[in-house]
Amino acid sequence: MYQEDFKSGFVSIIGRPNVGKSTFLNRVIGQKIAIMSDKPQTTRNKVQGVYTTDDAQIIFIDTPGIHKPKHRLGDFMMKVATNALREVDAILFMVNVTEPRGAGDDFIIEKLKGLDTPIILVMNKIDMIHPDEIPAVIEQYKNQLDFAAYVPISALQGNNVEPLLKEIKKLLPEGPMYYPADQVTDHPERFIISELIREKVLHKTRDEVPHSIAVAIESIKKRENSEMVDVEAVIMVERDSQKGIVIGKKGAMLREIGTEARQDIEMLLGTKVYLNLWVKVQKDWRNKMGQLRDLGFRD
Ligand code: GDP
Ligand code: MG
Ligand code: K
Repeated sequence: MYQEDFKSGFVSIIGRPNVGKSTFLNRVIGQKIAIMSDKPQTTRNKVQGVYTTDDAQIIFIDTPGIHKPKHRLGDFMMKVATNALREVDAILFMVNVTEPRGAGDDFIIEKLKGLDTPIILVMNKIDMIHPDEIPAVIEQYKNQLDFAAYVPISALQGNNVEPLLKEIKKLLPEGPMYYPADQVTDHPERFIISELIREKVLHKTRDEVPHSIAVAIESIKKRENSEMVDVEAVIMVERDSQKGIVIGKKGAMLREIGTEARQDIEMLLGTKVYLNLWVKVQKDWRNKMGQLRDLGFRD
């Protein structure tokens, strides 16, 4: 899809741990899809979320590893991350207004020096200070880098987040809508995850349950302030006897299915996963069209 005057681009959020990067992303994108699959346009960077309006699309990507390297592998990771920052359209450098500029901030500043990418200084946690204190925060940073804008926000309470998104838009080039606008409401990995679980059930029970069983993914949620993703899924069988087989003696079978499926899902998503599995008997569920669509069922 191409629309005249439509702007789109890739944005990376960097900052010391605990400045509020995840809180901000969750507020803008919604917790449902704090993780998404890679698309070719995003090269090696992981898409964290997509924010779409009538006239713009902001794709937030993860550039891990901008922190002091502890060993040689860290060094290499740093190089990859620094290169990735050259490829984005804008960088949000997030700082915590309740703390003075520190070594961690200075390390990031060093990495950002010499990049042509526009940088917005995002001063987070303004709910903790008096507005009169903001100029002093700007004072600490303004001589360090050539900032495109200075935006105070509270990611936690949502203050000034809209104006920040507007500032980001100003920095984006005209471009296509890379992702469908409704992508934010769905999780592209949903179907793959359900198939992974279904495969484990069939394999572990040695086909004692029919292939017609279905797995419904109830929710995929990233935990606040943690890399852990909670996945809730229901294995739908048609008979009580099948339910017994899937659960196994004292739940042993279901635990095995869960462990193996979880490992695969962790590989797929690249994060730690807590998998909550249920088994439900749903007679003639195949006739229920609405549910079929929810399940993404194909025969
Ligand atoms: P990250 O490590 O940069 O991803 O930081 P997080 O998003 O995990 O936030 C770290 C802590 O700061 C959490 O306890 C958040 O609730 C808190 N936090 C984030 N944004 C704000 C904010 O705007 N105001 C306040 N008061 N706390 C915040
Ligand atoms: Mg975080
Ligand atoms: K992530």
